[in-house]
Amino acid sequence: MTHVAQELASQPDCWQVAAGMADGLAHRLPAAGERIAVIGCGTSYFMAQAYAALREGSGRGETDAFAASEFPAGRPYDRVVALSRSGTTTEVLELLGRIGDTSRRTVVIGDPDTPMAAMADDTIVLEFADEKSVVQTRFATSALTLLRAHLGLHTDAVVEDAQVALAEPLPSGLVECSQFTFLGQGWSVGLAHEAALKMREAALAWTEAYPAMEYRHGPISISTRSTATWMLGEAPSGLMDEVHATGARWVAGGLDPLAELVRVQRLALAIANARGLDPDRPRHLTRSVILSSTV
Ligand code: F1P
Repeated sequence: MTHVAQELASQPDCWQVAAGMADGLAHRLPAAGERIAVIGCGTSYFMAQAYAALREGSGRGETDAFAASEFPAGRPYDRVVALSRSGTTTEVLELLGRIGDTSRRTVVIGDPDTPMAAMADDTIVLEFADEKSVVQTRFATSALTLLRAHLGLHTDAVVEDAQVALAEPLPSGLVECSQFTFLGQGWSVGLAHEAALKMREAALAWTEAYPAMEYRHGPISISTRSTATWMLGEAPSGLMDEVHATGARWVAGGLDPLAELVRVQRLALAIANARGLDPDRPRHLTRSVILSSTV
């Protein structure tokens, strides 16, 4: 069994641990009313997007999400929350350095012995969710679960959905599809981007991701008999019929969107397997992007 297969299967247990930590860590997490930015790179950036939509949507305060490299210089925030499994990603480290003490800096990391821990006002280490894999699964979803639980938006039903996502067979015919479009709404837009990234990283699949209502504005032109469109969360009215009319497969996200992401992670491994790829050795990727020159 590959590392990534083992790690993705441990997500229900990890989510339970992460959710159980939320109350005890509340003093290190953003208070209601704070104006915050959440930053990261790759998978961590997409988790930042999901958390930002959840937090602002729950009325806890203005919450922006940025790829660390695109943070708007000089914009004042009460707090900047950085998500990074490795704690070594260059763009995140540089940004935290630039921010200095102009904003409170909170980091959620997987490894305590990393430079990021020393740069933060508040450090949260999810060591139990750290991974051997290059391709992230459980660290990212556990970090999001912790943040979601802190907002009061995590329930046991999410963990049960993840167990279903691991146990049920994948929809037939998906492995053979030539292209995959992932759609989300609100917080699941970030998850749709992560689903697409996972399929690219682990399976070299042609994937795209959009807010669901954007799908009609161009992306639908790609859909045809050999493609699939996968909705994470509830679908906008009429969209399923429009996808069916193109001949493409429609995958309805009946589970909690985070558990739907687990189904996509499984699909990525199934496609990697079918294509003879090793998801523990993804092409051109490293566990952390550490740049020798400044960005
Ligand atoms: C972020 C990240 C991963 C990606 C790749 C390089 O790392 O971009 O999402 O899969 O392997 O690193 P981190 O900052 O969360 O450690």
